[in-house]
Amino acid sequence: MTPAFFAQHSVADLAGRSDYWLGQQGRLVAPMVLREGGTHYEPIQWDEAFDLIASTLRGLDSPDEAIFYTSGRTSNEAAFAYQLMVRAFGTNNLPDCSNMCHESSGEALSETIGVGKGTVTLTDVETSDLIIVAGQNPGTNHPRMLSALEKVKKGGGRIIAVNPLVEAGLKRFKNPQKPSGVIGSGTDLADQYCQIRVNGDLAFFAGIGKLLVEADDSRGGVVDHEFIAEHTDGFEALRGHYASLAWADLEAGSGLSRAEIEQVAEQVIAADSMIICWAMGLTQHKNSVPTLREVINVLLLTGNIGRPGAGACPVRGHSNVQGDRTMGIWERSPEWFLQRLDDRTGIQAPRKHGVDVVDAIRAMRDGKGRFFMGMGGNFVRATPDSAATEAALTQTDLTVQVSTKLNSSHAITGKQALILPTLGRTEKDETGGHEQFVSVEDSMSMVHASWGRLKPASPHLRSEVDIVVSIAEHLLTDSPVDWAAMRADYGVIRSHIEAVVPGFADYERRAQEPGGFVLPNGPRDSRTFATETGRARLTVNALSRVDVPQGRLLLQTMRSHDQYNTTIYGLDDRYRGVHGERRVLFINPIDRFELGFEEGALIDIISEWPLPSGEIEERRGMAFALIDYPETAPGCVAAYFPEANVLVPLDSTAERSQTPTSKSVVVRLEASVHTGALPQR
Ligand SMILES: Nc1nc2c(c(=O)[nH]1)N[C@H]1C(S)=C(S)[C@@H](COP(=O)(O)OP(=O)(O)OC[C@H]3O[C@@H](n4cnc5c(=O)[nH]c(N)nc54)[C@H](O)[C@@H]3O)O[C@H]1N2
Ligand SMILES: Nc1nc2c(c(=O)[nH]1)N[C@H]1C(S)=C(S)[C@@H](COP(=O)(O)OP(=O)(O)OC[C@H]3O[C@@H](n4cnc5c(=O)[nH]c(N)nc54)[C@H](O)[C@@H]3O)O[C@H]1N2
Ligand SMILES: [Mo]
Repeated sequence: MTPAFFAQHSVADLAGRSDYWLGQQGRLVAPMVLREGGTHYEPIQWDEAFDLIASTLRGLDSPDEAIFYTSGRTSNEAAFAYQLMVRAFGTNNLPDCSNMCHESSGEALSETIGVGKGTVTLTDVETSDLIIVAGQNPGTNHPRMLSALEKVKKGGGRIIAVNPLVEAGLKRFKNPQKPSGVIGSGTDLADQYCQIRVNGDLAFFAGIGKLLVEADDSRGGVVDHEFIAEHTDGFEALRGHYASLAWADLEAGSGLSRAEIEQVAEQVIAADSMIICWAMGLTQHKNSVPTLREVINVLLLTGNIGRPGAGACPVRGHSNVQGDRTMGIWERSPEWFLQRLDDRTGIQAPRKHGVDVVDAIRAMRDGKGRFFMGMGGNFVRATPDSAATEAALTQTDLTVQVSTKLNSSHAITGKQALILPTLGRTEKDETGGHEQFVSVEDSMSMVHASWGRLKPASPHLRSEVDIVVSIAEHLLTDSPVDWAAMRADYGVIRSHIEAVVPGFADYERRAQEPGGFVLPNGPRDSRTFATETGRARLTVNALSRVDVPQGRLLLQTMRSHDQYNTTIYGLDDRYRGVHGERRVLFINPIDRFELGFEEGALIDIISEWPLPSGEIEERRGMAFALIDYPETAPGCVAAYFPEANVLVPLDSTAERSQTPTSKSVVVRLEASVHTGALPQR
């Protein structure tokens, strides 16, 4: 995408294009600037771009007026350098895609077991006796996990799926190594498929916990009392809570029958080891944190933490989203991290918490966030309440996007905007005049080196580390940090990481070993729990669920097969049988019939959000085609992310984690008022 492309297409033109179109225009190769009042991006020299960033940041009334977002592809090295630069500048405003993704998991896990990550290895998954896959669509989003699940089946293990949609990838499975493809008429992957109501998981897992405790009382041998006594607290309170739960509420809450939940509980009791895997179907609800605490209750009651084949497995998205958090990309990094950072680097990191994604949008909306930088990602499309977010971003003085490809976040800009093109992970990185590697951490806490092999798309591209260090050099003129040394040798950054973050001893060497190394994990390695009480915590979680008034439906937003988040590769969703179209609403024919719509009808989706005043605030998603989909639970409809993001209210977030509730939005349907061509987004 040469400057000629930008001369041809005005920013207004780009803003009218779909992300599908934008993403197909090729790789970004030159830094570009949109000047105040300008209509087109123009070329800019790298140094001039860094000067513009530095002068804008210096002109702010406070460093807290700047927002530094990160997506999850940024390497450990770039992430560490980035948060160091941001904190040396003077703010903790480091929102990231985790805020919209696994923040609820981190929150619930930290509180209950003292570490915000999963507790299993790949071997654990492959050798487990029972795997519960809840709120996750691995066939599309984690295809490599299917091979692990197949091993479970071959080894005589069982799989239970918990999902309001019957997903083909969990139902029928064929080995992806075979030419016939992953999904076909192969064997059923899931031994039991619980078609739960959207947002029904809190009631579901509470029901299982209740049954486990009752079975233990009547026949014994179900609850791991030795583990409970030695490693946990809260058992008696939990037992009392379970006794108070009524089956009518558990059934209504989960949308499942008592018999179905009993069947699951029997499998849990019969299993020698159990892993619970989950993804966005569990994390993006108002009650996600209590739901995940209930998941942990079920694991703890049965002693399924810290032994082979057992544990908690939040399945992550972006290749380094977990590593970025380990590196301090967090608006609420703990005191010990900040203190070690100060000690090592000589900076004085601010202690006031920064803004997460939702608060960043609020800050920009209210004129308190005047600078936005995106280290990768597509902030304007990935976030909720698209109209509000767009309006917020356009109020800023400067937006900066570090990217490989064009997306909407380059078209919806502040008064001025910069595009800084960067190397992709697969490209050879010769920053500092020699080949360098970076490293990443996966969902199983494995850290390994990553060498780019391909020739870069352009010789003018800079690595993310180089970009961050250059901004620091232009901005922080009397900094105690030797930024240039970090650019010359990423090993210098790794030595800082080794000094600040536990578990990285001998980082330089171990990262380059085949397969890398695994970070320590108290619950997994030694059943140690760094919680408030030094024990794993069984928690009492009051039942709650989203109220869906008469005639309304509960909408979840999800991924199709041909997309990676906001990057749309194609318009098909093969396992769900949708072709050439994304503006669709999956609806159970029973609901469609009751609401009086024809199959295929063009409808508007209106989300209804009750304000504190009692008034209902409405958001309208225009022109979606109804698709009959008996595989979705009655009352529960589904549309694609990001097209449906206009419907998610900014203030509708999870308790404690403030994750947007992208999986439960109350909506009603109306015949579409839209005429003419379908909207681009
Ligand atoms: N090809 C591809 N791979 C990806 C991505 C991609 O976009 N494309 N994105 C990556 C990222 S960042 C992430 S976080 C992961 C996301 O991976 P997933 O979490 O699998 O992604 P979603 O499509 O959001 O699917 C959520 C699943 O949860 C179910 N669900 C919805 N609501 C509920 C509920 O209330 N309860 C239960 N039990 N289930 C529910 C949906 O029916 C769906 O099957 O994938 C990663 N991998
Ligand atoms: N309604 C709804 N909203 C959601 C979700 C949902 O399920 N429903 N899911 C949420 C989740 S789980 C997530 S993780 C977020 C995702 O939020 P983001 O991470 O912000 O979005 P992505 O679409 O993954 O970002 C893709 C962009 O990253 C850039 N990019 C790709 N590779 C690189 C690289 O190597 N370096 C750099 N610098 N840039 C690169 C490209 O320009 C590409 O366009 O969205 C969230 N939003
Ligand atoms: Mo994600």
